[in-house]
Amino acid sequence: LTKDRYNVKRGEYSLLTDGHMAFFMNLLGQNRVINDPSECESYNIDWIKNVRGQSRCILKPRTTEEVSKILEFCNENKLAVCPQGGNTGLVGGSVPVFDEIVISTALMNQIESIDEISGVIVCQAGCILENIDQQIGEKGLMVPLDLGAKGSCHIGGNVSTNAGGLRLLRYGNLHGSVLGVEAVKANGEILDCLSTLKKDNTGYHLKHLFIGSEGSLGVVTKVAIQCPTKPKAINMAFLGVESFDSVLTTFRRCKNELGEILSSFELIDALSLDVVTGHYKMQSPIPQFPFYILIETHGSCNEHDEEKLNRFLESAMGDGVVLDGTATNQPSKMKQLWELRESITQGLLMDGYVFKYDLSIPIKEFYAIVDVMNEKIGKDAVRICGYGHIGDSNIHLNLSFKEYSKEMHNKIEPFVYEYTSSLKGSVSAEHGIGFRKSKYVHYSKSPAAINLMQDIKRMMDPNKILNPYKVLPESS
Ligand code: FAD
Ligand code: 2HG
Ligand code: ZN
Repeated sequence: LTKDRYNVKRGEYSLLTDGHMAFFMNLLGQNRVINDPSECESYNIDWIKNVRGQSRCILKPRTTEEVSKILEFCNENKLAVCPQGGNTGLVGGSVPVFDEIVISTALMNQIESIDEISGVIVCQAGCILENIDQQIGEKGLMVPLDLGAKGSCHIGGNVSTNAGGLRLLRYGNLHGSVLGVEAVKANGEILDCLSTLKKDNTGYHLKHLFIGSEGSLGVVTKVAIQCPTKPKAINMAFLGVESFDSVLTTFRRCKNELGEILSSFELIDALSLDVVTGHYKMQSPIPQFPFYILIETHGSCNEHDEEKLNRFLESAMGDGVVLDGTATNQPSKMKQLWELRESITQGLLMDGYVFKYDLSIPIKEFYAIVDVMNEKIGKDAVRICGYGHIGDSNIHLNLSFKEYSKEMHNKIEPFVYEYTSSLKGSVSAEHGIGFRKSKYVHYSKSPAAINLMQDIKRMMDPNKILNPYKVLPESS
């Protein structure tokens, strides 16, 4: 499926032999080397079931030293590898394309230290995001990122994709909050850049090479993250508005009036909400509108925050920008509001086949792409919808169809990327490039930038064993 649809050829890597398997069994023991075809299955298919590999070897190291020995051996024997965290990636980067060996971080799940004063934590790459948040929550801290996949994604995967998520507008991206990274290079060398310092300008900031490079430059084994204090007060509002212009007006006013307490500002269009009210029969707290906005505040004094939010709602509803809305700080109600937003991705899969685009587009033109695609594709689609992180100018354009068709694929791509590029947007805002988008990097990066990326790749992974066929276009 993968090969045919994407037209790629296997690289000149070695084929796995009994001798190779014996080495891995000897290193990790039988339980941590999976080669039974049915057990390998879930490691070969991505979350949206869009791409499928054929690996017959899944390795589960527990320590950095084991990762180092695996990579040294694979590099010497020219065996290609695919690092895998929680396998929730949406661009086909986390599963093999052919028979690459999967290096899963599932057993590298220890939090090594929590500094309650500085808020800095150090943990292994395979810690599940939600587990970290729960454990540090007991000490009054929170992880600075949150996403719908939190129950499965690993922090190493988050760092490797530079995941954005639901509160980036408040807590910034991982290039800011990751203080240090430990990674293993393709040749097995361990690179200790695991600083826990906020300030450290000694030489080049090598950690950034691993943040967002999707396993193409090394395997991230540990991370140090600056974690903020858990908010004492959380409030949410769910609003309905008539037009995208009203969404923008509301955003601007929200920033002005809520100021430092605003922690999330998310857009859901009518057909996106319909995914969860339709497929999952979830209840919307307000009647139907063309656009919905989900607002969250994080602060330290509930009286203050509630008053601010109510004042903002009164004025926005008073002059008709917001047509209806509800506000709450009850944990169960807030959970329901987040579920409406976070379940859209999963619910969309029930439509059939979904073409997904994760675009950064200048905020004024943010939503026009949905109208443009409606005009171009129209009735052939089950649904064309847009939702996402308005606060970061990041729209998730999704087009669902009863089934995959090559003809439709060609009608949508590269058009979507050309359109995004013409607006100086990014063809990958937060999900990464992975396998599905490597041909399209040039729509957002210059030839000189791509050449330099390829030089860095050649230098760090001369045998191209790390996550081949992904992230960068084939170099000439
Ligand atoms: P994987 O999917 O396993 O891997 C992702 C990539 O990183 C692959 O290329 C893999 O090879 C590489 N990789 C993984 N671990 C390592 C490692 N230790 N060292 C080197 N390379 C590694 N993303 C967002 O940015 N924002 C969102 O709001 C968001 N919401 C989501 C909601 C849902 C329901 C789902 C299914 C996905 C969502 N995603 C979102 C996408 C995805 O969850 C993120 O990209 C996440 O960071 C991937 O983490 P993972 O552990 O699952 O990584
Ligand atoms: C989100 O914000 C994720 O919910 C997934 O990034 C987006 O499914 C998508 O297109
Ligand atoms: Zn997102």
